[in-house]
Amino acid sequence: FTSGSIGGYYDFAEVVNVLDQLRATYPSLISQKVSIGQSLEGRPMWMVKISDNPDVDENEPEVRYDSLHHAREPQGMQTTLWYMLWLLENYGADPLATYLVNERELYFVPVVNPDGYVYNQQIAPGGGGLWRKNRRDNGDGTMGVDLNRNYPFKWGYDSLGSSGDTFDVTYRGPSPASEPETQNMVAFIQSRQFETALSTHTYSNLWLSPWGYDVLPTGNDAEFSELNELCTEVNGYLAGPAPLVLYPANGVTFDYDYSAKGTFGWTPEIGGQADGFWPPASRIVPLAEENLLAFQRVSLAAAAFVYVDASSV
Ligand code: 0X9
Ligand code: CA
Ligand code: CA
Ligand code: ZN
Repeated sequence: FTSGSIGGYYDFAEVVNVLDQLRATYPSLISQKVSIGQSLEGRPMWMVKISDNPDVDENEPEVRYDSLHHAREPQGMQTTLWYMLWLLENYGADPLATYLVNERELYFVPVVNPDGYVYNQQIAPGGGGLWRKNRRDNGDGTMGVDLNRNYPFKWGYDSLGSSGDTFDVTYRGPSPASEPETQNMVAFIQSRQFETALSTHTYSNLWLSPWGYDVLPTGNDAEFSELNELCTEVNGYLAGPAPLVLYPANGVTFDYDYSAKGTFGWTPEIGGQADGFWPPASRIVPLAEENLLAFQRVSLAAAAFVYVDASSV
């Protein structure tokens, strides 16, 4: 599992190969990979579904896991793949794995920003590339839009939580969902009903909940707070609303999830200061392991909560 060729991490082609291998090994538990659309440079954004009868749309609570919105955060992708592997390898042996595969439809998009990730492979073939955004040519000598500032809900709400300057790492893009990667995620979110979702990032040992754009109540603060506690029981990450625990950010994934579909979404920021964006290969599995319980509980919670519109309370 730790044999990826980019500093121990899987490069983009290797991730695709892992998805194909998992399907070949567990054809009754995981779907073929399906592209939810192409990136700006034309790469597929691959999605797989883990469930019993994976090729049938059954009436089971749906959950989404995505990673690599930010190209320099490969541990998020490795952790997501680790959870997939745990589900598949333990099916039929571990009661929780069996239950989650049987009673949920778990959707995975491990590489949301393939162009940025491949760019990091090119500039730093041994790992360590620090490109974050996608590879949009902004037309002024700068490159890239921050895909986690480009979602259409509260896009550009203020300049604290995103930037209008093309050269900034938090550049929000010229308009809401201007980027194909964001458009594909928005269409995917619209096409399904995810009850819960994890959009995994790195790093800072944090567990972030909505709203992200400002310190304002959701209609479900009690539910978010309950899961914040449950999901950090093993790793001890600091958990809470993102603007309190980290900083405000607008146009982010979990705000879009919650506003558009009532999806309960979170963002783990995996790893600590010493880990950084490219932890040594020896840290890949321990960091994945310390997040396994959180990933499991997000799957479990998909049958637990009812959305409440904040304006009604
Ligand atoms: O800034 C981000 O997009 C995320 N942090 S990262 O270091 N991975 O770039 C955090 C987004 C979470 N949401 C808010 N902070 N509102
Ligand atoms: Ca099923
Ligand atoms: Ca379904
Ligand atoms: Zn990130």
